[in-house]
Amino acid sequence: EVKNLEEIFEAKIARDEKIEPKDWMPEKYRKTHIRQMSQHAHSEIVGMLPEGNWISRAPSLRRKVALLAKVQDEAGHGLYLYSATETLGISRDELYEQLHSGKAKYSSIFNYPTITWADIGAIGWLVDGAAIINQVPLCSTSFGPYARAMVRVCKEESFHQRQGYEIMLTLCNGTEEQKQMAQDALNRWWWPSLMMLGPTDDASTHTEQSMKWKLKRKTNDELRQQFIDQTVPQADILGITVPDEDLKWNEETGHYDFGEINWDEFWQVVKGHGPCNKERLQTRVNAWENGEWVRDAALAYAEKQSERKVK
Ligand code: FAQ
Repeated sequence: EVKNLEEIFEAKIARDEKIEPKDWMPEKYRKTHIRQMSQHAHSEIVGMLPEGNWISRAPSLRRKVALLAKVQDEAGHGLYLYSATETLGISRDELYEQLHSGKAKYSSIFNYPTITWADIGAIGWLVDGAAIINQVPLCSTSFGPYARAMVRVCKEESFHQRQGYEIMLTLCNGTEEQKQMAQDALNRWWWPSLMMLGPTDDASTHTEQSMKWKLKRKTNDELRQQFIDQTVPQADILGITVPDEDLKWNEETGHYDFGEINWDEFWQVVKGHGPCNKERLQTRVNAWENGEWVRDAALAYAEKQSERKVK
């Protein structure tokens, strides 16, 4: 019977039909979705921290309003993705436990510090820019709840990217010192943004299977090339320089050639040894522990309400 179910599943994938939570699916399909979707959710939640650092110090009311809205969107994306992951039969508590114990991964990019206001511009421009490139193909991923979540998430990411690029534009049209700040932020965020799209295809453990299941619709290297091709002309408009001496337009391929990525740094950060890993995790654990009384109170209230209904 499993063989039959597997054939139905494979046929659905081949026809580009969505797999829904109650449909039969191979155990490995379920597991790898829980892995990728929960890591994605954790990334959104941890991803609030580097920018949250600047909400109280945004340079104007308008900047503060936009940044607040952006960070709130990220919370929404995280909660949306946790709900979608729960449809695969894992509880929210288990997912949080995996994050707080350090067992689950979240994106390497959020382990870098935000030391000047220009970093907020660079995150919107580069990090959200890379996120959009990664997530637009996920709108047609094979698992229904993930695909549907991505449609809304991508619309919001597009606002986030413009928000960041506009900060960069303003700084680059400002004083020499402001332009320097923008250049410095580009210098520090460029390479980590390239790493964010994952290891090269030949070093990627999951790409081959995930492409077959149409979980991934493009490989890490394809997405990275697309990101570079799209972003370099934007740096030109800003009038700042991408920190890669080997970056060169290749007439033949119609793409930019680029320099060697420091994969050693990437794996160090992924393994927990980046500049802010400990701080990020500790902040999340503290938020969870400090919020315990709220969860307890909400539960106690819900119990009291249901008791009243019984009587
Ligand atoms: N960081 O075999 P692959 C955002 C791990 S956007 C840490 O290639 P896969 C929006 C990978 O998990 C950021 N770990 O893996 C925002 C695997 O380890 P495992 C989040 C990484 O899954 C913007 C191992 O390396 N976006 O939050 C990273 O096929 C601004 C081998 O790698 C998503 O999660 C990394 N960068 O491809 C928020 C998008 N890359 O699990 C706030 C959905 C790889 O076996 C502010 N995810 N690893 O222990 C994906 O598209 C994929 O999961 C990839 C990785 C492409 C990230």
